[in-house]
Order: sequence, then structure tokens, then C-alpha cells
Amino acid sequence: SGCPSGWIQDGDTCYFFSKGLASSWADANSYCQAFGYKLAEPMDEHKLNFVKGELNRLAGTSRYYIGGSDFFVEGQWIWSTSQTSIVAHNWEPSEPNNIGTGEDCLTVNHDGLWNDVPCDTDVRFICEA
Ligand code: GN1
Ligand code: CA
Repeated sequence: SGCPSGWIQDGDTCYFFSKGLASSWADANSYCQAFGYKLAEPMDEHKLNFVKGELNRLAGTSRYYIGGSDFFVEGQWIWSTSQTSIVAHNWEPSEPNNIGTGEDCLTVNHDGLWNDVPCDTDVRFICEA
């Protein structure tokens, strides 16, 4: 029914926004899993909009990792736990651009827009239960 203390509820889903805590995508993934949860996988328009609304509400300019990547096949973006293709999305114009030495991990910024970044970049993250 309810969510753990400090988490945010949307229907059957609970979200944790790491706020001050930033890490690599892998460490963020481990952090969520240590609680028995996962990096957030907002797979439909409703969930995308909910997450976007919360990021707007937090009123900062920080970005957050969510549970998508293309580290198995470049350009093939999948949700981590289900390994299913990402269909509903909110890429910023000209993203994903996979620039530099490559960018395989998915962030959502304070406007709800998505960008790919190198997976070792320290970024805040959203867990989902
Ligand atoms: C950032 O710092 P720069 O411009 O090389 C960002 C990329 C974006 C790009 C958009 C680590 O790259 O993912 O696509 O801006 N890199 C990081 O201009 O955030
Ligand atoms: Ca990018």
C-alpha cells in the first residue's frame, strides 16, 4: 500500500530521488538494488509525466539517472530489468548523441528531458519500488 518513508507515491509505484547523492550509473543501480528496488523505469506517458512533475517540483537544475541504457548494443535503448526496448521517451532535441568516448546511460533533467551521458559520470538517481 504505502511507500517507504521519504519516498514519493504514484499509484502502485514508489520513487526515491537521491537528491544530494550522485554516483556512476552502476553504483546508482547497486544502491537501489541494495534496498531491493531498481533504478526507475518510467515506461509510459503517465510515469514519464509524473517523474517530470516531481523534477519540476524539486526546483533544482540537477539531472538524475533512470534505469535505461544502450550499453549492450549501441543505439538500442532498453530498460534494464525487463531488457525491453524503450518506446515512450522524452529525448532532448539532438539527443541521444553518444558523443566523446561514448554515452550509454540515461539521464532525465529538471525539465523531464532525456540525455545520454558516459556511465561513469556522477549523477543523482531515481529508484523505484
Ligand atoms: C554534454 O559537455 P559536453 O558538451 O561535451 C553532455 C552530453 C550532451 C551535450 C549536449 C557528461 O557534453 O551528454 O549530449 O552536453 N555530457 C555530459 O550539448 O553531461
Ligand atoms: Ca548526450
